[in-house]
Formats: sequence, C-alpha cells, structure tokens
Amino acid sequence: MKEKILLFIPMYNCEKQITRVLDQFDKEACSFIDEIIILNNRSTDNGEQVVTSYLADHNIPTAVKLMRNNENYGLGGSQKLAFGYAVNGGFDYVIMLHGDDQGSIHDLIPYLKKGIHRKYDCLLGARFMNGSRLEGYSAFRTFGNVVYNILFSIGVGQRVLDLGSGLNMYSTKMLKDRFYIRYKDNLMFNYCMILGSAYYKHSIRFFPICWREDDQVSNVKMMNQAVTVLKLLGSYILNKKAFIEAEHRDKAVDDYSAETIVEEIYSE
Ligand SMILES: Nc1nc2c(ncn2[C@@H]2O[C@H](COP(=O)(O)OP(=O)(O)O)[C@@H](O)[C@H]2O)c(=O)[nH]1
Ligand SMILES: [Mg+2]
Repeated sequence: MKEKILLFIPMYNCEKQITRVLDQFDKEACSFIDEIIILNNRSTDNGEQVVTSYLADHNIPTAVKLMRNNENYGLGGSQKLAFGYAVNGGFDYVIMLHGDDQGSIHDLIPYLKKGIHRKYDCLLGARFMNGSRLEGYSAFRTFGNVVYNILFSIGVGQRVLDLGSGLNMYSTKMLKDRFYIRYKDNLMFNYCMILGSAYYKHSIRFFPICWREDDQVSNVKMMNQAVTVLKLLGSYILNKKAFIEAEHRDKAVDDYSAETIVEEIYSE
C-alpha cells in the first residue's frame, strides 16, 4: 500500500511570508505529499485572508486545508494538534514546515526520494551541521545554538545537531501513544521532544538544511528561553523518569482542536 504523508504548516502572524511558503509546493514536492494543512494559530494579522485568496488563485497539486485553532495553543500545541490529525487520519508520516518562510521543503525531498525516512523514527532538519546554510544569523546566535547542542548531546548521551528547526518529519508510529502530550505548548516543545526521543530511544537522523532570517520576526526571547531550556535539560538529567511523566504545560488542554476554514481537493 502506498504510504500517506501529511505536511502541516504552523502559521502565526506571518502574512508576509506565508505565500512564499505555499509557492514551494510545486509538482515535485506535492508528489510526496497527500495533504497539506495550514494551521492558523489564531493570528492577529490577515494571514487567513491571504491564504484564502492564495488558494482561490493557485492550484496546489495536492489536497490543501486551511484550519483555525479553536484557541491559541502555542507552537507546541499546534504540533500536538497536527500529530493527532496525522495519527487519526491514517497517515504514515507527518512533516512540519514553519509558515514564516525560513526553510524549504526542497531540503527534505532528496531524503524522501531515496526513502531514507523509512529507516528512522524521525528526520530532523539541522541548521548547525556540515552542509547546513545559515543566512542572516548572527555569529553570537549561531555560537549559542552550537553550545546548547553540545550541552544537550552530553545530557542525552547522543549527538544532537539541532534542538528544534522548522523542518522536521516524524513517523506516526512514534506518535501513536501521544508520549508528547504533556510537553510544553510554547516554542520549547521541540526541546522536550528531543529529550523524550532520547528517553524512548527513537531513532533520529539529522539532515542539513538552509535556514534564513530576512523579514521574519522571531518570537523567541533569547535570554529568557536560554535559562528555561537549561533548567529543562537539568531536570531531565536529574530524574529522567520524573521528567517524562511530568506535566510541563502552564495550562492543560483536553482537546487540541481546530475548525476547517477552506478545503481544496485536487484532481489531476
Ligand atoms: N511564536 C509563535 N509562533 C507560532 C505560534 N503558532 C504557530 N507558530 C509558527 O511557528 C513558527 C516559529 O515561530 P517563530 O516565532 O518564527 O520562532 P523561530 O523561527 O524559532 O525564532 C512560525 O512559522 C510561526 O508562524 C505561536 O503561538 N507563537
Ligand atoms: Mg521563525
């Protein structure tokens, strides 16, 4: 049976960039993707109208849905929602690509072509490895990230080449038991995922990506996050089981849900 792949785009206040992300989905990329969902995390800009008119004017060669989260669940919450959607929809894999056009789906395509995704639980885009390209990143920020990668590598006992880029692919097999559901709902969700994956011994393959920052606005509050992330790693090292079982959210959400705003079915 042919494998089924979902791609989701978390979107939050990136009306300027989202059309460039959608432009990436040409015939080649879409030949691997059975459905794209754009998850509007209750943006306060016009992202939703921008996507709606883009979809009216363009024919993306696969099924596309624009959805709106019932609450702002944060980036982590949006990922949980998409993971649930993928598992419930019978998808074999789920790919995340950020909506603010910092990365490109085409960095992943060669791996899909070769079937490398089938050999691992997840393929994680890495901004800081041989073959990666960074544009518009300060030396300080790059250095900080590399240091954190090293700290995490030591903490989990395996090479970590990125703690959370905006281009990742997961097998739904590893997501079925929802091990991630109590992880942080904010931008730190992916740090938790790395720790969880180390604990459960998921097989991870990092792959180099190009990542750019030109007109995007990062919402990461660097210093604040740097400290919180260290605490997270520290608590994992001190007591792994307690970390894995803990509630990491500020507010527990019973059901990460969204309503469908636009649905486009593609027929050749
Ligand atoms: N900051 C933020 N981003 C979100 C949220 N929901 C979805 N996103 C998307 O998540 C991606 C990453 O956020 P961003 O602030 O650019 O972080 P950074 O690129 O890691 O510095 C972007 O594509 C956002 O559109 C949210 O609640 N907050
Ligand atoms: Mg960004």
